[in-house]
Amino acid sequence: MVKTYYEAINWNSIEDAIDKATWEKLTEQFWLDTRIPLSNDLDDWRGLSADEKTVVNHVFGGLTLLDTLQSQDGIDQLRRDIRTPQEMAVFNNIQFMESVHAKSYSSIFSTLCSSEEITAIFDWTDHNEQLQFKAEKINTIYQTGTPLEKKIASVFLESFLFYSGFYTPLYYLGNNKLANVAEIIKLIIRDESVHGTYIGYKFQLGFKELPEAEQIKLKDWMYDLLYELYDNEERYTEALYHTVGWTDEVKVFLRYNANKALMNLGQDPLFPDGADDVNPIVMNGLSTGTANHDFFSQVGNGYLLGHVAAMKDDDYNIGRQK
Ligand code: MN3
Ligand code: MN3
Repeated sequence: MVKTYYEAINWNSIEDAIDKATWEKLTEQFWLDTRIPLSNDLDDWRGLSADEKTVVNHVFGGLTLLDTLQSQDGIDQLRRDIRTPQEMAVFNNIQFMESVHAKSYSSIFSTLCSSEEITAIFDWTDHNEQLQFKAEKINTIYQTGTPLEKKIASVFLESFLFYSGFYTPLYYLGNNKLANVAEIIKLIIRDESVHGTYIGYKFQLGFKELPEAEQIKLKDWMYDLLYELYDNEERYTEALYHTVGWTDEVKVFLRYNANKALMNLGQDPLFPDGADDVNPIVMNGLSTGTANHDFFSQVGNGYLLGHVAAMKDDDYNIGRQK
């Protein structure tokens, strides 16, 4: 039946408790890049070799591209297929945080790199074959796919494609380097993990409603897409990491996270690689979550939301003519 009225969102009438729980989780873990003392990593940065710096720069250029895609097209597309009004509110939060993620890498660049270096990073990102392939592939599904196909593409991006890049800051964190840069990445990973779980859950609701023949067809499509993306990701990994010799261990990490993406979608894992196969130093950085941030010592190993103070009348006078 077509509705003849415009419906106000009622948070006291919740159709799906997961919407409310996700909203609460995401708003609790709100953060901004500007509150992380990135310049404390400058000494570590100066100690890296030229090849290592190039890896870091390219990794973050690639991650910027993926978060740009999510903030500009991904969430905008997913929002068109919502099942509940609260789901729209959750996606509004996710979309804003994707913009925070994309901006964070620029904060890292402006701390560590010269403006010429930053220009070169973005130039590399805009022309790297494997990066452009995955952005194009995912965005085409966003623009032309079915609601369920869009969710698959999004979960593959959130839970799998980011990890060829996330490997680098987690590796340095485990070696006591670039701790503040890694803190930003861990905050992003914490968000992505909720996004991937939530969108995967919404996928599963729709998938269960399909007739069995349609489910089989969509499953084939999903695994074909994953193979294609994995193949591209292997080449991207080789190109990124061959100078520092990490290619093989990054590929293990890729397969581990591809399985996690499939799990978020309620599917069976594809690869034999498990948590025990991943470099334990990287695994450790992934699993510890973020520690509480100590703003006074500025050691930057965690993040704490600022304390809330009641507003005073005077607060409204800022910038106002008296
Ligand atoms: Mn993101
Ligand atoms: Mn996300």
